[in-house]
Formats: sequence, C-alpha cells, structure tokens
Amino acid sequence: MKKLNQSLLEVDCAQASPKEQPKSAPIYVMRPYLPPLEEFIPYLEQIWENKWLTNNGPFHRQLEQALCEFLGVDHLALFVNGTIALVTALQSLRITGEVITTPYSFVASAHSLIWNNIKPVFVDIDPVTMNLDPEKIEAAITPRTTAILPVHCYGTPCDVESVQRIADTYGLKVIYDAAHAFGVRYKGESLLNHGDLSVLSFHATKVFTTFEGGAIVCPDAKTKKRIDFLKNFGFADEVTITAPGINGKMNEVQAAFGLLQLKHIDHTIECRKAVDRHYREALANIPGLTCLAESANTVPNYSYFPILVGPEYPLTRDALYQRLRENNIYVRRYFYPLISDMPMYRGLPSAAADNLPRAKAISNQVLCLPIYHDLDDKQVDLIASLIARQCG
Ligand code: T4K
Repeated sequence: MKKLNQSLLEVDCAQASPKEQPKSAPIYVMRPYLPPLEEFIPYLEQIWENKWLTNNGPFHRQLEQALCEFLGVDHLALFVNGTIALVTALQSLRITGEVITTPYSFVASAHSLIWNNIKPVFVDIDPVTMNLDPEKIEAAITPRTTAILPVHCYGTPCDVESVQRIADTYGLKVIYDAAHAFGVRYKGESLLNHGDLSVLSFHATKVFTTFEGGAIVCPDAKTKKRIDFLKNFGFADEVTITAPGINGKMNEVQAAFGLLQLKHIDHTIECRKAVDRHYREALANIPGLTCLAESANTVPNYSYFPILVGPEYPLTRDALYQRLRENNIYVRRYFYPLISDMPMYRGLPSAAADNLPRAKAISNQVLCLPIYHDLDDKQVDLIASLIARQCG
C-alpha cells in the first residue's frame, strides 16, 4: 500500500512539474493558514469516536458558539460554503424582483441573485472604499426593488449608516456579502451586526478557513431557526418540511478545523498586518501606484492587498501582472472583469459602461498582491522591488 501511494505521488509530481524548473518557488496571492497537523489529529479521533459526521454535530454546535463569541455577534448559522449561504440568505428573507448590488465583486455575489430568479441592478462604486456608492443607490430603486446587496470589498466597511438610511426610507432589506470581512470591527463592534443579514466565506483563500465553508450572521433566534431549516432541505422535524430548502450544511471535519483555526486566528491576522505595513512602506512614493486607503474607525483583517496601477506608472496593469508572473509571483486581478461585463449580465440596462465608470476604471487598474501569514520580509521586498524597478 505504502509503495502504491509513493508511486501515485511520483506520477502526480511528474505531471505537475513544468519542463523548466522555476528560479524560485512560486509566490501565490493567498496561502491558507494550516495549523500543525498533529494538533488536528485529536479532533479527527473524536469524530471517529462520535461517528457523527454532519447534520448539526457537536463540533458544528461548538463552532457556531465559538464564532459568535469571537466575532461579537448574537446568532450565526454555519454553511458548506459562502455561495450557498448567500443563496439561502436571500431565500430566508423571501427576496424577489430586483436587488441593487455592486459590479465590483467576486461573481458569487450576483450569481446568488440569479439562482433566486432575482434581477441584479448594478450601481457604481465609491472610488475610495471601492464599495457600493450610497449616493447612487436611490436613483436605481424601482417598485420592484426589494433589497440591497452590498459587498464589504477586501474587508473595507461599506458606508453602513447611509445604506441603512436608504433601506429604512424605502422599506428594503439589506444583505451584506461579508465574504472578506471576517473579524472586521467598525466603530467598536462587529461590522457583521449591520444590515438584516451578513454572509461570510471560509474558503481556503480567506483569513479564516474551513477548507470550504461560510456562515450567515443574523440578529435573532427566530431568523436563525428559519435559516437552519432552509439549509437542511427545509426540515423542521422528521415529518415537517417547511420550505423547499437546500443542503447547505457544514460537516464535522470542516467545523473541527474551524475550531482549531480559531485558536490561531489572532496570530494569523497579526502576521498579515506586518505584511500590510511592510508593503505600504516599501511601495510609498512610486509614481502612479496607489494602495487601498485605510478606513477610519475600523479594525481591519488584512485579507487582501490591492494596489491601483495608474497612468503615471510606466507599465499598464496587465503588463505589470505579466512581469510579476514571469518572476513567479502570482498576483491576481480581483476584480476584473467586472461582473456586469460577464455574458450573463452584460445585457442588463444597469450593466452599461456609462452607468459604472468608476468600477470600470478601478477594475482596469487593480492588482492584488500576495498577502498571507508566512509571507516573509524578503518576499515582500522582492515583490516591492520588482514593482519599483519598472520605474527605471
Ligand atoms: N462573495 C465574495 C465577495 C467572494 O470573494 C467570494 C469568494 C464569495 C462570495 C463566495 O464564497 P465561497 O463560495 O467561495 O465560500 C477565489 C476563491 O475561490 C473564492 O472563494 C473567493 N471569493 C475569490 C475572491 O477567490 P479564485 O478562482 O481566484 O481561486 P484560486 O483557486 O485561483 O485560488 C487563488 C490562489 O490561492 C491560488 O493561486 C493559490 C492559492 N490557493 C488556493 C486554494 C484553493 C491555495 O494556496 N490553496 C488552496 O487550497 O477564487
């Protein structure tokens, strides 16, 4: 058996290795934080002993409790991933018709609307926060509008006060796509307490990960109960099916891993903070380059490090992207193309380029640099010096 595994490994590696060996190890935009493997074994042993693998098991219940405490929220329902959580969040509030959202996000934000047969209405973003611009929301409201779905892009808080004011005036629900906002605090409390619901992602590329995973944060036990029914096919008990629910349940291995991750989360975020500080110093004063502004009254989570490559920089964004790739640095264009430019959305009237000029400009300039817990000083210096060197 050992021999077979070894030979399988050799085949895999042979297939994966390029013909020419790269000069240095690749640097990816993200790397997950993996605690020492031996720390995870006792959790697995417990699962083997319990023989309880999913459906609201003991680790699932513990993680919901632990996350509520860590995040400073009252109720939270775990999910198998952030996208199913978004789809279910919209179902739970019976959102229909049209929903106002941002074109500057990961596709899942708008896809969750389409999966609910809801029409996305795109509104332009604020050039500083890169989040939905509240000043543009009112003009997009129609009699069919039922909700606003803003995204705390890169973990930067949306203008939550203005969004809520508009929602209250027009009787709209607010569901925040908070996939990037794990642990972010705003004005002394969890950012996730704003809006009717907030949706988190615990994907492998996120600050806090359960491999795949997500959660809906909600304000009361009644809403959580409905969400819990919906994520379990709509079952209230063995014979009562309350709604056409889905299977959105997180399993015990994911939940156990989440509990272990949580023990290390402060360390992970501290390490990311050091990377963020280092970049800001190293990239200061490069003509044409702008780092994302730090927001006031916010304790960030340092989930992304986006820069904007403006016209004064000697290379275009895409040329810099290529140059870094040639050097084995796998930066990403989060978020390019705009959601509104994708085939399933571009026919919508709100997807017209002249409706979204800021989102378009930023999407054409953005580059997300690598940031993760063990990206070391030397690697940050290497990336920053490559970027600076293009200026001659
Ligand atoms: N809303 C927003 C605003 C989101 O950003 C997302 C997800 C969602 C909703 C949906 O939540 P989930 O359903 O995913 O829970 C990645 C992630 O797949 C996606 O979760 C994330 N947003 C998005 C921003 O980024 P890709 O296609 O760029 O991932 P990928 O596989 O190219 O990974 C990027 C890099 O990360 C790789 O080059 C290497 C590294 N990596 C990746 C994986 C998967 C690892 O080191 N280990 C890994 O296991 O979408």
